[in-house]
Amino acid sequence: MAARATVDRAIASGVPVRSIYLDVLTPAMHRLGVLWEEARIGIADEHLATAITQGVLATLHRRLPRTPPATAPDPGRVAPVAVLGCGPEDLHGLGARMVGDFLEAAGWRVMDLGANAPAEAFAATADVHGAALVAVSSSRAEDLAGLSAVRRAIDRLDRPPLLAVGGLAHAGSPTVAAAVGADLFAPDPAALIALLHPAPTGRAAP
Ligand code: B12
Repeated sequence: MAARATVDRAIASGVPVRSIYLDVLTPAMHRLGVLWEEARIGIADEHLATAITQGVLATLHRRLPRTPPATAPDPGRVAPVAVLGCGPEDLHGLGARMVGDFLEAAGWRVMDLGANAPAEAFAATADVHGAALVAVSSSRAEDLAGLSAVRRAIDRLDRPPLLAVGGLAHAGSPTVAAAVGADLFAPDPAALIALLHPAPTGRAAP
């Protein structure tokens, strides 16, 4: 695949893998949305570009640097579990998938519910797997309504996990996150990892 070969060349020339996620793939998809909105590309192009990006991510995630490094494992440490996905009615799954890749690289075990996940599915999966974190991606303003439902659903658990939110619908602002009672808001996956595992004093206990 040409896109994968281009990414391979970029990495070989020293571009950090996280930069491919945050500075190449994400803005490329955002740009695609503008082109679609302006009717300069069609829905077929949008689908094709999404599939190509998914194909690139299929191998790229393995190349994200692991923290802590594989050479210094933490003996006996059980990986904390994160449940993530898009809320009800939201079909835009790429952002959540990128968040999942960063969480995995940071040592989390990730249960990705994908797109259009019911609020109760976040809670049920968190309950079964003893999740420490539920992360929800929202792309459109109307998708934000589902966040309160997720908050209520996980609050009914004996040990409610942290709720992290993000995605285009937040427009970079923590306002909605605060209004729905989310514990964490971050504009991108790297910022979320920095909140969960502040450097340099070590990893926060999830
Ligand atoms: C591809 C795409 C689709 C695909 C999605 C396929 C798929 N499998 O994902 C399809 C064709 C299904 C689709 C459908 C629609 N789409 Co659409 N879509 C897009 C597009 C072009 C790219 C989305 C994407 O993958 N972005 C790349 C990801 C990586 O970026 P991201 O989601 O922002 O995620 C990053 C950060 O936000 C953050 N993040 C994301 N989630 C989370 C979560 C947490 C916890 C954290 C910490 C961080 C975080 O980290 C990510 C990595 O940096 C966007 C344009 C855009 N600006 O994004 C429009 C866009 C989102 N769609 C739009 C629209 C209007 C629609 C439709 C209504 C079109 C229609 N008339 O049918 C439907 C709605 C379907 C639905 N019910 O959800 C509008 C939304 C406008 C709005 N504000 O409401 C956009 C913005 C296009 C536009 N410019 O108008 N779409």
